[in-house]
Amino acid sequence: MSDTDTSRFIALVLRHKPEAIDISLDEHGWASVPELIAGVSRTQHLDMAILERIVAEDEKQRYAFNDDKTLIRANQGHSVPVDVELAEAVPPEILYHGTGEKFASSIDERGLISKSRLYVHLAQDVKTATMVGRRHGRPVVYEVASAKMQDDGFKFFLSANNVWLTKVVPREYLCKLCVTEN
Ligand code: HQG
Repeated sequence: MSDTDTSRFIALVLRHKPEAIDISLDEHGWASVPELIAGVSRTQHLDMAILERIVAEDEKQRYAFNDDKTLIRANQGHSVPVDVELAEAVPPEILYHGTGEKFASSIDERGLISKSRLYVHLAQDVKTATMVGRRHGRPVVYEVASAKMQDDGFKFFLSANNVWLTKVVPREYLCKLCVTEN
């Protein structure tokens, strides 16, 4: 099993399904490191050195340890209702949301909703949003009038790994971009 496979499983546990390995998260999303290692080790090889490598080398910096590395959590992306103490922040003028073409008509009608996750995820640039969208098939990217939204009272949060999050994006703040695939 590669680090990537193990990391995907850890993301599943820490964001969506801690019960998959019979552990629980506290109200701030923290899991016990020894419990996580023991639980994951039932099905794949994991020790502290591998976990430290996964956390340090993750390309999206998905995970964080506490100071003494006894606890670990995902920085964002949860569906389980935890409060990861997100920092409220002033967004740039425009943020971007990448999605699959198959969702576009529903989004055009209803705006962006968080579905199973706690927040709608927004990116700072079109390239990142396009990569996120590609996970769902042919990508479509929307511009989000984030500064205008904030002026109108919507809150924005920046996760520890620099993902912008907000609860919903009503359709009047969205503008669909044309994405050229090469
Ligand atoms: C879509 C990955 C129909 C939404 C990424 C998205 C991200 C609607 C899908 C993070 C809709 C939910 C999150 C509406 C939204 N009607 N579809 N009204 N509103 N949708 O996976 O943003 O690699 O829960 O556009 O990089 O794709 O896991 O959200 O396509 O940051 O760390 O419903 O996950 O990070 O899909 O991805 P998701 P997402 P990781």
